[in-house]
Amino acid sequence: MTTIALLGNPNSGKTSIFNILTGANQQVGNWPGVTVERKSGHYKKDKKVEIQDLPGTYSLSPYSLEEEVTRHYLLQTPPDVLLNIIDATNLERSLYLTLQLMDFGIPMVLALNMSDLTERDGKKIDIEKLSYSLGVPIIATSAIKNRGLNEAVNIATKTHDIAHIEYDNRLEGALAEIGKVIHSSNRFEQIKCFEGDTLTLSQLSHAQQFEIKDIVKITEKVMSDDCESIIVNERYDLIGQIVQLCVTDISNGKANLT
Ligand code: BGO
Repeated sequence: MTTIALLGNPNSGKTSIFNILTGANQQVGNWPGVTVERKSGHYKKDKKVEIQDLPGTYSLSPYSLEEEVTRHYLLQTPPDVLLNIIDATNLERSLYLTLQLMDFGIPMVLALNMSDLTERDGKKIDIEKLSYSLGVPIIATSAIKNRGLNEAVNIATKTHDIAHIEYDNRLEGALAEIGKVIHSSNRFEQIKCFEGDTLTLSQLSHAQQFEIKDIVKITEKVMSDDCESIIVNERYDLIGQIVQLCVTDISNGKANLT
């Protein structure tokens, strides 16, 4: 059995894709202990593939029950592969979640959904370059036209590589040090410690928290910024570079009238 987890921002087309992939083979319930809907199902074309739908979310902070459920699932019962649904018409915002998901160290495939709308918006996305920049396979999909979805599942079932993103050396050094303190190579946990995430820190000893505080303080000083802004800026800087490399304006200055 292969488990594929569907993740994406709200309105990325995740429900449409889940319904097309699973058809009537769906189970609906709640996530344990919370009133957040849990939907899973089997892939219509191969019952050995389980599709787990996760709540639509922008971040994994957790500021909401949906974020908490998603984060808990990814840490405690990681799927074989993530199928991250990204809205091609909202690339920057979508990639912000993608970068956070990559921190979990789970193999990942991107479905560049709403790809039927990018030309209308006067944009062309170079999928090869985008895939190369992120180090993950990307398939252009359109849930509304039922395009690319089976291909996305086929690629997902064959994807075992884990992609790595590298930020500024000073931040990477701090994360490596935190990894040593918490005895974990899990980048998500390292970043959460760096950001001062209370849920993650509360699971550590006072001595570990103290050491982390020191590492963060030094990094904030050398990078002249506070810990949360350091992470946010690193992510947005990288996204800016990727978008500049991969997205071309093909509108020829014409106003978008649709
Ligand atoms: C409405 N292409 C296009 N063009 N639209 C898509 C695609 C795609 O690839 N995929 C999804 N949509 P959800 P989340 C709607 O409902 O699956 C559309 O939140 C409407 N509804 O049809 O719900 C999809 O689960 C009235 O649009 O996303 C849906 O991630 C007018 O994107 C919306 C216009 O999809 C969100 C659209 C009453």
